[in-house]
Amino acid sequence: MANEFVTRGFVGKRQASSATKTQRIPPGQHEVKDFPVLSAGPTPRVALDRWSFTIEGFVREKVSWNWDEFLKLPAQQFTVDIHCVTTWSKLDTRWTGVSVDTLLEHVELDPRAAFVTAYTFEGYTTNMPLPDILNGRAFVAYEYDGLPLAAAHGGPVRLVVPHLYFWKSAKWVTGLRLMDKDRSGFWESAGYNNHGDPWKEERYTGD
Ligand SMILES: Nc1nc2c(c(=O)[nH]1)N[C@H]1C(S)=C(S)[C@@H](COP(=O)(O)O)O[C@H]1N2
Ligand SMILES: [Mo]
Repeated sequence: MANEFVTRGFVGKRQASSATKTQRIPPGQHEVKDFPVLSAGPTPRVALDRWSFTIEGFVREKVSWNWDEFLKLPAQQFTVDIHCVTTWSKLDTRWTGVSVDTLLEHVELDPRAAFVTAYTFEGYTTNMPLPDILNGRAFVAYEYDGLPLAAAHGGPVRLVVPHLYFWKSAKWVTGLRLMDKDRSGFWESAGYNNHGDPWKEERYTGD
């Protein structure tokens, strides 16, 4: 049973109730009401009977879940603000999914694990320091606004890392690779900032 889960981390450093909407829009961003689709390639068709999600790399033993197993993991509802580097922000997006913390309970991390690459069905990758996806700061979502996540938005399953620009939220994600060294993903190799904190406007390399 999914329980409501809204943390301060997901709405910024202020109390959600006292923060005005403007205060929740990072510098250089504007609010949109629609939900734009941005993909580097065509939307892949992901067959659920062949789908799996894996945690591998710097872990003692890797772990994989098939679709049925993944749905049995403890899920939560998340209400978060998202910020795309192309300058749109969308407030209070509602998702259901499994926190990365819950997923990582199933592996023993190698003490050298310090970075992660999220990889996907069709080949897109994105990299982050491990702490950026811990402590309730990232989740793997399969529902948006109470409905199965649309394929264009990454369905069946996408990563959501709301406190970083939305290119870090890998659509069609099929696994996390733990690494001892950082390794640039798709956009990070193409001039986007390696970290991507919207509050610091870490948009491009050198920001
Ligand atoms: N697999 C995959 N994930 C991806 C992308 C992509 O091209 N492929 N684009 C990224 C970018 S740049 C953005 S802004 C968001 C867009 O997500 P949306 O289409 O749901 O708005 O997905 C991110 N995740
Ligand atoms: Mo983007």
